[in-house]
Amino acid sequence: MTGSGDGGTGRGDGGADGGRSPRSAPPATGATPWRPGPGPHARRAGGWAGRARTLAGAAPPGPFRPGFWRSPIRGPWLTAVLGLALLFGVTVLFVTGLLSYAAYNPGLGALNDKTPGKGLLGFYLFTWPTHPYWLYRLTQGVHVTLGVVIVPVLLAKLWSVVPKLFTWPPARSPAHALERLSLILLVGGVLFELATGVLNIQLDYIFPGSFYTLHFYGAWVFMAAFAAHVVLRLGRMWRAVRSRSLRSVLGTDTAHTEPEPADPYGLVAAAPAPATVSRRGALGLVGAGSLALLVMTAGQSIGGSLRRTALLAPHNRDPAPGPNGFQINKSAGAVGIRASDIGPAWRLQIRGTRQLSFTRAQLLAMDQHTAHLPIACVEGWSTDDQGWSGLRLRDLAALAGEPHATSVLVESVQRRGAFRRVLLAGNQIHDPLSLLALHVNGAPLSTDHGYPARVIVPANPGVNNTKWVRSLTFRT
Ligand SMILES: Nc1nc2c(c(=O)[nH]1)N[C@H]1C(S)=C(S)[C@@H](COP(=O)(O)O)O[C@H]1N2
Ligand SMILES: [Mo]
Repeated sequence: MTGSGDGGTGRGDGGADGGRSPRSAPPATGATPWRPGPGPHARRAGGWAGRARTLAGAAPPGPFRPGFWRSPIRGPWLTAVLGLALLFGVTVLFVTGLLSYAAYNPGLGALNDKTPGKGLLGFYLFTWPTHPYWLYRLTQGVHVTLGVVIVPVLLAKLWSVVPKLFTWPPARSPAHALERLSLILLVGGVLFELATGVLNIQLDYIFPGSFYTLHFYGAWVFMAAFAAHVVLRLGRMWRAVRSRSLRSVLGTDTAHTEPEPADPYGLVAAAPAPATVSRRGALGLVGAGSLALLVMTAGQSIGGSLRRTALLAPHNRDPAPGPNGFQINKSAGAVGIRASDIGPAWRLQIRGTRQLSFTRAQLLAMDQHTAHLPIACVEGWSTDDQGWSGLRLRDLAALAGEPHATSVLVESVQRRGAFRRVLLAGNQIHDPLSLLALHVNGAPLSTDHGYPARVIVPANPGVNNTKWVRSLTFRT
């Protein structure tokens, strides 16, 4: 409980704290302008230090004055604990996000390439597997749920360092200027990723097509700044986390909440006000916020009866009963499917070394296979396993004269919209659970679920399970 996060590093000597310790700082509303004593930077030779001193004297009023920020719980420990939580959370978000991009098989062709020009950033891409069949449901459920649940932690972390936003002078040295610039990328990047992610979930693909590009590039810019931040702060964070025991913090009420010792980083208030909340209370508030968000989102991915608690789920939490009673992303009406497109005149075209055309009745007369698979959307929601039945993609490939097909182009009767065509990979064609489904849960597909025929492939992102299929073109 004694050392500040800086204890024993040799950096925080008396000079660093000069004028910043609680006792020597003026009251926040003091009439005489507060001037910091000579800090370590002032001792450094060179014009920057001198200019910095002049600027410091001229700190504008308000948040730029050290006495402005008065919460006694702000300090290296709180910042570090929240930072540690973010370190884990952001890492998982990044990995699951990269997996989500790989799940589109963007390497297969320009049609799937949601971010043309990704260049080197696609270095890690691999063929997305079909096993386990719930893989995308898990990775994308985690990605979206965690992205929502992490928001209170992120806001608390930003709150804990907000005085640093108003550092005066704005830059003490070129290195300091560079560091602050990287913080703009860090904070801007994370807010950008959250904003684009949440808008995509809640507003139904608000940036059709370009969402992937924005979110993907944003992630790499953010992660570059994040990695730099971690490298620069890991040691400091670790020392601060260990500066007091979690158990003692959790055992301390508001009345006994004391500020941390003055720190050289400018997190601890120069003139702390009496505590109105303990650190325990603040962490509890953040935890409760995250828990509430967890309860309101996780059900959309976990399913079962938890679906009812998913108040933030954008897609029909409580769909109508019946075999077709599960989430619908885009209804037939929403994407302009005409009754004549999917009526008696509908034919399935199959192309390979042979060209074939089938009516729905002819397809139903062939051997039907069943697979129990979920729809798992990039938006994070997923259905429970549904019992699909229809024709195996690999049998259709053989019919087309391409028994060893390495890709299939799936085209919908849909005329416009981002998701009317997709390329699937060889492993997806040959998995015995990959179907062109005609029925679901024993009933013909409903119009909104893709009647007369739709693709359903294990572990495939929902968006690649094309509805209202018109043609399949197999290539080797
Ligand atoms: N032709 C076509 N197929 C489509 C879509 C679409 O807009 N058009 N939406 C996709 C998306 S984003 C998802 S998540 C799934 C949803 O399937 P469902 O509505 O049957 O649950 O269908 C996919 N198939
Ligand atoms: Mo989707």
